[in-house]
Amino acid sequence: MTKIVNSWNDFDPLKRVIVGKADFSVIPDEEPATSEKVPVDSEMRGMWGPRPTETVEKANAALDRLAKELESRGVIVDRPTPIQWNQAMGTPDFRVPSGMTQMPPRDILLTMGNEIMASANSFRCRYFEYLAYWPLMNQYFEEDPEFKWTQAPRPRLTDKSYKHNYYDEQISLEERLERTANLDFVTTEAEPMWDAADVLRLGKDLFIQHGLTTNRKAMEWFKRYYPEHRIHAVNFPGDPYPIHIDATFVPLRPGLIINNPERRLPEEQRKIFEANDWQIVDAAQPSHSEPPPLCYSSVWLSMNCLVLDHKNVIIEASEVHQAEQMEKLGMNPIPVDFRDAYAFGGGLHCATADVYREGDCEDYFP
Ligand code: DAV
Repeated sequence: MTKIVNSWNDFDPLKRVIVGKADFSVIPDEEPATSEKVPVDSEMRGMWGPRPTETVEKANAALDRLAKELESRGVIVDRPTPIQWNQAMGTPDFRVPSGMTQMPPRDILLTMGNEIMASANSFRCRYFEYLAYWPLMNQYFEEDPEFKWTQAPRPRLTDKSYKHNYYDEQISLEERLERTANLDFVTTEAEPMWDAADVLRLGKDLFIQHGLTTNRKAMEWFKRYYPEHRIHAVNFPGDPYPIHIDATFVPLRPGLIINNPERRLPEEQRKIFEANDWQIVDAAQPSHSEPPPLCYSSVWLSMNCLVLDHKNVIIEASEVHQAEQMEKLGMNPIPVDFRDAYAFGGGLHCATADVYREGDCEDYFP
C-alpha cells in the first residue's frame, strides 16, 4: 500500500497526473447553461452531435504526445475510461440528448491533499462525466489507504438552476462585460454549482472564480466543507465569458502568478497577493488571433500551461511569446504540440488533473 494521491497546488513537483481522452466526444445540444458559453459569432451555434472522427483522432494524438512527454520526465500518467457520450441521458429532473466528453479532467476533479472530489458542474450534459474517472478512483482507493474518494453534492439542475431567456436576444459584448461586472450570470443561486477548473488551489487558500460555471452558493459550500481553508471569491471584469480560472490567473511558482491582461484581477482583490510579496505579471500575448475550429475556449489557452515544478513548465509549442516570457521569468518552457486538443475543452492545464505533487499544504498568505 502506497500513497498515491497528494496535491495542494499547481506548481509543486508533479509525480502523477490524469490526462484526458477525446474518444466519443460530442458537441452538446444547447441547454440552459451551455448556449451562453458559445459566442454568437461562433460556427458552433446551433450545432450538436458527435465530433468528427478525424478531429477526435488528432486530439487523441495531442493528448498522447502530452502523456509521452510527461512519462519521459518520470511522471506517472493515468487515463480515464472513455464512455459513449452519444446517447440520451437523464435523471428524474432533466433529459439531455447526449453527454459531452472526458477530455478536460480539470473541470471535473478537484484534488485537495489526499482527497479527489468530483465537482458539481452546471452543464446537464456533463452530469455523468465523473463516471469516466471512477475506474481510476477505485484503483486509487484500493491502493492508497489514505485516499479520500468524494463526490460533491450533486446539483439537481432543474429549470430553477438557470436564468431563462438570459441570452434570448443577441447581446453585445459591452452588455456581456457589464453583466460580468455586475456578477450577473446564467446560473441562479438555487443550489451550489461549481466546476473544478474554477478553483485555484494555493495551499491553505482557495481562489474561486465566480462566473458562468460557479455560483456564490458554491463559495459558501466550500467554506463549510473546508473550514481549515480560506475561501476567496474572485472575478475578472474584463472577461465576457468567465468560465474557469486557468486561462486567466495562473500561478507558476510560489510568489509568481501570470494574469490575463484583458481580465485583470481588480485592485481590491490584489491586496492579499501584494501584502504577501506575490508578483502578478500580465501574461504575454497569444500567438493566435482565433481559436481553432469548433472550440469553446479563447485564444488565451496560450497561458493554460502545466507546471511540472518551480522551474519547468509545459506550454503549447506554437505559443512562442508565452515561452519567451516564461524564460524571462526564470522558468524553463517545455513545448508540446497540443493545439489539436483545444476544441475538446481546453489546453494543457485543462487536459490534466493532479494526482500527486510533492509538498504539503502551505500557508502562502499568513
Ligand atoms: O479563456 O476561454 C478557457 C478555460 C477552459 N477550461 C477561456 C477559458
